[in-house]
Amino acid sequence: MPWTPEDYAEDFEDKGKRPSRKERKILSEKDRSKYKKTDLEKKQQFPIKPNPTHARGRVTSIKSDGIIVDLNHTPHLCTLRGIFKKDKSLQKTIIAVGDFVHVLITAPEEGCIMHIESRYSHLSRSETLSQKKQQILAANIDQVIITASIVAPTLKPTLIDRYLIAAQKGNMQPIIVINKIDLLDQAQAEEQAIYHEVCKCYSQLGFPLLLISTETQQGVDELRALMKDKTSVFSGQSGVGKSSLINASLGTDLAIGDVTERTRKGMHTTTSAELIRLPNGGFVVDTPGIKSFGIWDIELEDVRLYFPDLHTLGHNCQYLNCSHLHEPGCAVKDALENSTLSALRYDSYSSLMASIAEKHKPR
Ligand SMILES: Nc1nc2c(ncn2[C@@H]2O[C@H](COP(=O)(O)OP(=O)(O)OP(=O)(O)O)[C@@H](O)[C@H]2O)c(=O)[nH]1
Ligand SMILES: [Mg+2]
Ligand SMILES: [Zn+2]
Repeated sequence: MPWTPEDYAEDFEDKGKRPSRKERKILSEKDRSKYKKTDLEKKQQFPIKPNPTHARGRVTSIKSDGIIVDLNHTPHLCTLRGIFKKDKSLQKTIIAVGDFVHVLITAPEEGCIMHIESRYSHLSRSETLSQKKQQILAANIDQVIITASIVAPTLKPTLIDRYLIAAQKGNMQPIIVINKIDLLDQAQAEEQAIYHEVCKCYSQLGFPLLLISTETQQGVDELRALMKDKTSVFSGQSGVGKSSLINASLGTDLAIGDVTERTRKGMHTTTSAELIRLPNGGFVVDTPGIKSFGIWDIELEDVRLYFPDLHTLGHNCQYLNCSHLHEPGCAVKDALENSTLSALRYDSYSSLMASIAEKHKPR
C-alpha cells in the first residue's frame, strides 16, 4: 500500500506559532541537511507505522527477474516499489543483499517491497576508479571475513588493508582468514615469506586471524563457531576459496571454481552475492571475487588513521601532517630503513595512497 500524507502527519504537525512565509524561506535556506541527504534517506527518516498487511523479511539475492526475499524461511520473488527507483543520489545501490524489508504479498511466494529498513552497517566499494559511485555489496553485516589464500591466488596485503578499512568505515568487525594453508610447503620461498610476514603484522595489530584449509579441515570448526548468531560476509579475490569455506563449514552446495594454472587466478565462479541462513542461527553472505576494491569515500589524509602502526610512528615526523611519502625528517621512512617497520606495511600504505591520489585526479 503506498504511503499517504497521513503517515507523516505527526512529523509535520505545527508545535507552536507557524513561522511567516519569509521566515520559512530563511529557515529553509539555512537548512543544509536537505542537500546532504539522499531522497531515500529522507524517506527512511519518517517512522513508518508497521503495516499489518506487510511481512518483514530479508533480501537474500538480487536476480535479473526480481529480488528474492526470505519471509519466514520461504523465498519470495519480489518487485521494488517504484518510488525507490527515483533515487538519483551517488549511492548506486538502492537495495542490497542483507537488507531488511517490508513486503506486501501479491501472490503465493511473490510480493512487492514497500519499505527498506535503514541499514546498521554495510560493506561498500567505489564502483570503479573513475566513477565516484558507491556500490553496497552487502547490508546489515556484523563481520567481514576477509578471505585470502597463501597461493593461487597470491596473498595481497594491500587488498587485506582495503577490506580492513572498508569494514571499519562500515561499522563491522573484520576477521582475516588465510585459506589453503595445506599448500604452504609447496609455496615458493617468496610466497612463504609474505605469508609469515602477514601473520606477524596483522596479529600484532590485534586483528583476529584464522589459518584454515578446506582440504585438511584445519580451522573449519573455529570458523563455524565465529559465524554463529552473526551475519558475516565473505570477501576476497576470486579463487581464494570463499564458497569452499562456506560449504566446508555449513555443508552447503555452492558452486566451486577452478584456479587457472597460467594466471593462478580464480574463474569468477560466484556471480552474485547470496545470503544464506545458518542452521543454528545467523546468516552468511557469499560474494563474487572482485577485481578491484576501491574504498568508498576516503580522503588521502584519512588513510594513515587506518594504519595505527604508521600513525604512531608519525608522531615523530618533522611535519605535523606528514604524508610519509616524500617529506624530509619522516619518522615512518626512518623506521622502514632501520627495519623497525615492515616493508609490507609501508608498501600497502603507499600503494593505497597512490590509488586514492589517482582517483582524485581531475579528468
Ligand atoms: N588446496 C586447497 N584448495 C582449495 C582450498 N579451498 C578452496 N580450494 C580450491 O580453490 C578453488 C577456488 O575455490 P572457490 O571456493 O570457488 O573460490 P571463491 O573464492 O569462491 O571464488 P569466486 O567465486 O570466483 O570468487 C577451487 O578449486 C577449490 O577447490 C584449500 O583449503 N586448499
Ligand atoms: Mg565463490
Ligand atoms: Zn612521515
